[in-house]
Amino acid sequence: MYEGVYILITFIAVELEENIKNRVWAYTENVLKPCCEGGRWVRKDNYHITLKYLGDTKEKDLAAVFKALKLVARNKEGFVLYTGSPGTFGMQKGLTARVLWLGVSGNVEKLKSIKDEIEEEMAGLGFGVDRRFSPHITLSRDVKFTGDIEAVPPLPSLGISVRAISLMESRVEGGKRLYIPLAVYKLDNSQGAAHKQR
Ligand code: 3AM
Repeated sequence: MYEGVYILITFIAVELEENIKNRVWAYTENVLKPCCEGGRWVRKDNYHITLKYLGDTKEKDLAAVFKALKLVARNKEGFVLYTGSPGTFGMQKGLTARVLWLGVSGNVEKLKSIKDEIEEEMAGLGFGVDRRFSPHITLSRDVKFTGDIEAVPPLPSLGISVRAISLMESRVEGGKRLYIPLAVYKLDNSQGAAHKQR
């Protein structure tokens, strides 16, 4: 809080169903972790697919973000993605990676077109534009590999039913990173939103 303005850290994401989180977590624990040392492993509850990071968001601007997301979700159909293979960002000498993630396949074009619409809407609200998009589920950060990460067996492909987009708040509470849905917009051709205000 400064100058009477309340600021939240927010991002827009596809939330994952509990059963997908459980399967990904089991794969991470049983297959990936044994090939790694260290790493800041994402808690199961925090698994998601980021569409757009907004960062600092003034509370007074939330209404406009809600309205824009409602517009993006309107007249859209749900679709299916699949979990893919693990991959990395920021790999150094094949030993450490800034991010270890699980890729997604399936109707990625549909996801990309929703992301593009979100970029347009958010640019109109003054947020920075980032067209790069490599959809993934982050599993760990700053992780060191003790085995060949590219040789690990893949997770059997799981269907991810994309039925909504969510505005998430990122905050730390009691030393724990929490991702909290502030509003969820269904891709169901209806105008309705399951709106969870803070
Ligand atoms: O889905 P992932 O984990 O890749 O990396 C952060 C996470 O994405 C990303 O926003 C998501 C929720 O925290 N993120 C955090 N800070 C960021 C920044 N400054 C960022 N993305 C872009 N710029």
